[in-house]
Amino acid sequence: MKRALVVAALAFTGLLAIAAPAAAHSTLAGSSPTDGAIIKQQISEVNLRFDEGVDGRFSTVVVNGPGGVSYSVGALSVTDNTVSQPVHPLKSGDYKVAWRVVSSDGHPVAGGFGFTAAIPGDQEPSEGPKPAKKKPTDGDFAAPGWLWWAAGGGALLAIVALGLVLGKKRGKVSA
Ligand SMILES: [Cu+2]
Repeated sequence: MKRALVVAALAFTGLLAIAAPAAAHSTLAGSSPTDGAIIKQQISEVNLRFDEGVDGRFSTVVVNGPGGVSYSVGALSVTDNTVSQPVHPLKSGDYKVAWRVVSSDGHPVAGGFGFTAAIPGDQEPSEGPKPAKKKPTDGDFAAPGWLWWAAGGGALLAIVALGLVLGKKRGKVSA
């Protein structure tokens, strides 16, 4: 019986895992700067436009710039479908934007893009932002995503197991 229970639970979570990508997750519809852009003017924020509303909570936009430091300053904000991340004045160089937002259906989605800043000298700050104590890595973005799935899977297993146990008990009582 125990084995059947585990198999049933695994099959159920497996079905959900297969079904999940078919559900409509928010997708990135555009950004400013755009992917691969060479910008020649100073900017104060990086904007990401999605195909539907996203949840600002648990969402992050890290803008890594020259010297491997994050140019993101303060918290992002969400207006309709657009996520705005304020940034420190850019120095000329290459930038990588790593974003992770929560879809309106509750699923995390993540991605990244890059752009190059070619800022005129008179618009360039004398200093970039101070490096954070811990440099953000790809792992920082991967972990929360996995945690969501792990937590979701764990909860489902518990629900399925509970349902089967209750069903079995009820069956015994009535028998
Ligand atoms: Cu989804």
